Amino acid sequence: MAKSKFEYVRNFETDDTCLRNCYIVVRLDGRNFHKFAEQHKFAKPNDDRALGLMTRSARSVMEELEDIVVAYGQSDEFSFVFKRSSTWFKRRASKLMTHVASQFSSSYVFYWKEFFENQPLLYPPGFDGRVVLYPSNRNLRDYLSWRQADCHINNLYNTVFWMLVQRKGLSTTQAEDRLKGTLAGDKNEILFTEFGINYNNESAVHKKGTTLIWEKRDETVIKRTKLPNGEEKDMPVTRSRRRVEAYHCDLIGEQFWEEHPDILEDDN
Ligand code: DGT
Ligand code: MG
Ligand code: MG
Ligand code: MG
Ligand code: MG
Repeated sequence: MAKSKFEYVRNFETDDTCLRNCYIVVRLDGRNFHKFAEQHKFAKPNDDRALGLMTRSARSVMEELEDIVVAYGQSDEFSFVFKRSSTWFKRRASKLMTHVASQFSSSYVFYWKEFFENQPLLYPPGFDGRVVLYPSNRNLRDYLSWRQADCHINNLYNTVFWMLVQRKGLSTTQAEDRLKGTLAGDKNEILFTEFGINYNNESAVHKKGTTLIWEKRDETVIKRTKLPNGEEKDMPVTRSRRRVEAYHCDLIGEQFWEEHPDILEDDN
C-alpha cells in the first residue's frame, strides 16, 4: 500500500516495550474513592458489595485478556500479574495497562447492579493504572506481600478506628488521637479488651484481600452419545476446565506458592 506523506508522524510514537523475562504488573486504583465510597454509602470500614464488585471486575479482566496468571485486590485497588514470557501486544506497556484499566472500569459499571441493588450508580467511576516490572520471583512475591501487608495494616487500623467511632461514640478526631503511635499489638488489645473482638476471627477477605488464580477443575456433563450399535445413550463426559478461583489466604508465607507451583515460572 502506498504511504501518504503524513505517515512519518508514526515515528513520534515512543517505544514502551516491557523488558523481557520480567513479570509485568498492572495495578489499578480507584480515582478519589474516598468521595466515591461516601457518596455511594459504602459500609465502614469494609463494604462487601464493593469488594465483591471489585473482584467480579477483576475476574472479567482475567477472563477477557490474555496471560494474567494471578491478580490481587484489596480496598479500591487490584494488581494483575502477566506471565513472564507473555508476548501479548508485544509487551507494550501502554496497551496492556489501558486494556486492563478499560476492561476493569467497564465491568465495574456493567456489574454494578448485581452488587448494589438499591444504590444507584451516581456518576462514572475511574481507575488509574501503572505498570511495574519485576525481574525475579522473589521481587514479585515481595510486591504481592507488600500489597497484602498494606491490606492488613489498613484493615486493623480501620477496624479499631470505626469501633471507637461507631461503638464508643468517639469523634473521628478523638479516634485518630487515640490510635496515634499505637502498634499492631496495641490495636489488637483495644479490640479485645474494649470490644471483645479477637482480630484473628475477623473475616479473611477483609484481613487478607482477594487473590485470583486459574485452576483446572474436572467437570462432568451428561451427553447424548451414539454407540457403535447405532443406539443413543446418555453418557457422562468429563472435561478439564480452566476457571478463575478466588482465595482470601496468606501470600506472604511459603504455603500458597507450594500449593500452586504453576503460577510462577522458574528464575533463570
Ligand atoms: P486516589 O486513589 O489518590 O484517587 O484517592 P482515593 O480517595 O481513592 O484514596 P486511596 O486509593 O488511597 O484510598 C481508598 C479510599 O477508598 C479510602 O478513602 C477508603 C475508600 N474505600 C475503599 N474500600 C472501602 C470500603 O469497603 N468501605 C469504605 N467505607 N470505604 C472504602
Ligand atoms: Mg492514592
Ligand atoms: Mg484510590
Ligand atoms: Mg487505594
Ligand atoms: Mg484498534
